[in-house]
Amino acid sequence: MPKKHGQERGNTLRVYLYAQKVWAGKRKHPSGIPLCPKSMGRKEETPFGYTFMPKKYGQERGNHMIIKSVELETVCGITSKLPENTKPEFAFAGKSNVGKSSLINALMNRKSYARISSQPGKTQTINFYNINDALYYVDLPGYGYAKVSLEVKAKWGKMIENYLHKSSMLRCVFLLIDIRHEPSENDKTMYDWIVHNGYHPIIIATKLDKIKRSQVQKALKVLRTGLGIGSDVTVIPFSAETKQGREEIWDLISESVNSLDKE
Ligand SMILES: Nc1nc2c(ncn2[C@@H]2O[C@H](COP(=O)(O)OP(=O)(O)OP(=O)(O)O)[C@@H](O)[C@H]2O)c(=O)[nH]1
Ligand SMILES: [Mg+2]
Repeated sequence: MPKKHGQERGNTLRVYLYAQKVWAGKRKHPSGIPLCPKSMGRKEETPFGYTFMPKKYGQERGNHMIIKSVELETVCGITSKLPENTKPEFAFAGKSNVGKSSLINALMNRKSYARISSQPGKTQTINFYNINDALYYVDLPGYGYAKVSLEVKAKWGKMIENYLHKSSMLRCVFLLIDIRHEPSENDKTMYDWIVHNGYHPIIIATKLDKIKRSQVQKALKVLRTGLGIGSDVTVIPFSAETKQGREEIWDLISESVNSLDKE
């Protein structure tokens, strides 16, 4: 029979897809666990929507947060009233230029929704990002920026202190420290402040891509010693360039939101 060009193509494609499906369903690892085709995984519902779990058998790869919506919902200046949110909040603190906004962008799967700057002191307000209508990321103003007057610094300090003290929905504070530098006096004060307000800060060692792999352990030790923290405090190395560490942070946020749901 004369073959029509388009028809043959269609059939071929259908047969090919069918074969793929059968093959994918039948493929098995010697352990007996079925293999999944590349785009498939175990689907689990999390506060962030559906999440595809490990792609490789037996290997826990952590969550991939599905970001369905992102909205800069509230911006608070020095004199603004803090919002009375009803969803859990996750705050990001750290000195100017340490990478707070970059981390928030990475956690939102956005390139530059939160403002990033090469000039320190860019984020001068408390910014509340509504994520999936399920939680908030809170970008705090950076401290320690030399070009800001003492008066302004004191006001920002008060603003951050007020937020840490008053927010009833704040679940966790991430304190960002540049992995290349020993923590400053300001970092230590911030750490103590967070603890004083009843939180267990999670330390994010930022700009991981800027040091050699061989230097990471040493840098983390300097960071721990500098802050005076023990092994009970979680430190996550992170890079906004490579996104290394992002899944660990998502996991912590996810666990925290889940535990809140169960309360
Ligand atoms: N190589 C590298 N650069 C980074 C990383 N994170 C942030 N940066 C850069 O560091 C600079 C400051 O980053 P921001 O995210 O704006 O820092 P911030 O803490 O929000 O700063 P303020 O808003 O001033 O408090 C920018 O030029 C970023 O591109 C990282 O992980 N790796
Ligand atoms: Mg910023």
